[in-house]
Amino acid sequence: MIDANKDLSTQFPSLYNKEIMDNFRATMASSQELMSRYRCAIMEVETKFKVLNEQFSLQHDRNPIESIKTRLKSPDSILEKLHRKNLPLTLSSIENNLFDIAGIRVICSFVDDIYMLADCLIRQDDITLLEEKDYIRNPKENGYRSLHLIVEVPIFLQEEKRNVKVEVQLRTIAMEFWANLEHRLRYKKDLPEDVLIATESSLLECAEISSMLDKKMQSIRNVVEEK
Ligand code: 0O2
Repeated sequence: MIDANKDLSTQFPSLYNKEIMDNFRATMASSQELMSRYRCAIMEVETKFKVLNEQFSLQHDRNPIESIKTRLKSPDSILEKLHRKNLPLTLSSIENNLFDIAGIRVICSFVDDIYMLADCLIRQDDITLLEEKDYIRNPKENGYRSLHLIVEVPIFLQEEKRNVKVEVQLRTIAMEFWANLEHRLRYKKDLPEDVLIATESSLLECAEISSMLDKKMQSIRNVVEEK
């Protein structure tokens, strides 16, 4: 992950070969069609979640989705990832190797809704599940929790149909709150070592607390819904 506020050349000095950078910029300039396909795929998947939310709210009188965020990976972030994974800096390399150019994040109130929505999405016959990482049942060492899916969705263009990969992240409000703070703190590189260690340990503790909160809220909802 890169710090969007800092120049790439200072973050990755080894990357800063003018010719490589110029070539990559030219590559990205010619990537409009590819990026447009990713934008269309985001729209398709976002609509699918909105439809599920709408149907669920009609049937159960509540919305499983609190909010949806979408993003297209930035050229700098694409360059950083290709470089980190030692991959060629070309359009076909982006298309074949990076599965998170199109990203959609679905934020729910309850953990059960995450699995229900993921299941509903995966069962749709135009969706192919390529990868699933369950960081809720198996949190990362730092406490990060979310359900990640890589799916392929068809987009229908004037003359052709293209299958496009989209990364879907599903998490609760509490997981989102935690991840946003952790993400910000990660870039506080100027913190002294002891403060950094203490902060990481506090964050891990917060992750446990927020997981307990999620479990408690889920059990309250279960009781309320049984009545
Ligand atoms: P951005 O800006 O969100 O796109 P990678 O690290 O990408 O090579 P992989 O297997 O693709 O490896 O990553 P993974 O584990 O599926 O997670 C990718 C994304 O999940 C990250 O995207 C973050 O959005 C989120 N994520 C994963 N781990 C953490 C974490 O410890 N803290 C926080 N706050 N977010 C995390 P990018 O590409 O890093 O950034």
